[in-house]
Amino acid sequence: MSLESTRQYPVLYSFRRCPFAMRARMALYQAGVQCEMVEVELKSKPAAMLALSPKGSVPVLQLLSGEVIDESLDIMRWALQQNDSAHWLPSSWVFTQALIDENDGEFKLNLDRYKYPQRYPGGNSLVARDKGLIFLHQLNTLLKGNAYLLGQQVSFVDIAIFPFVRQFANTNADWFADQSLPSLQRWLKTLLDSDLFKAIMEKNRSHLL
Ligand SMILES: N[C@@H](CCC(=O)N[C@@H](CS)C(=O)NCC(=O)O)C(=O)O
Repeated sequence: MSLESTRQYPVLYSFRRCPFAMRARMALYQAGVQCEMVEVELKSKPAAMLALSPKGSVPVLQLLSGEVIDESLDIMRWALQQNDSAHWLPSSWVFTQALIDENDGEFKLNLDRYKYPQRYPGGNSLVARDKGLIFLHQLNTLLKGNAYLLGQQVSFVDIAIFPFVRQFANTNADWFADQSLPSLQRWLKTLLDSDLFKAIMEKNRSHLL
């Protein structure tokens, strides 16, 4: 009998500290989708993962049907289609998608240039930080008087964006703490302190739940 046919759960190829993988794990965990976890070393990706998804990025989810989902937002959407008891899926995607596009596009580009200046010779890490800060101020404005980005309830957009804001904040925690971003800082702390985030960041998990 092949290994495939003995599988009990979908397989999630993940990297603990990857923000894309974090958002996927959070949605899967929230939806109560049990997964077998494979922690990937980005410098030496498993052949089994590359066979499923040759583009070589994590997360990759292989369902029991054999179907492969290899984009983090698609994994989130699939998970919440199984169970969205906390109503994370938005009633309209327009605003959520626009904010995520800005996060995954311009903000992520600036985050990488700020966090990994050695990868961008000739780039200016502090210019990138200040460009990223513009997005953080936008988020801070949205969060004024709101616990979360769409109102008082956590939703898809918070979870999709939060791991990237976390990385940006951690790049220089003292600098981040000194910024006038009180609503964003409170939002970040709430999500960092959540049981959900703690659960998906536990080390050496063989299964997600
Ligand atoms: N668009 C992809 C991006 C995923 C991504 O870039 N993941 C990074 C890790 S954080 C990766 O696997 N990079 C490939 C590498 O470093 O070799 C998604 O949303 O799933």
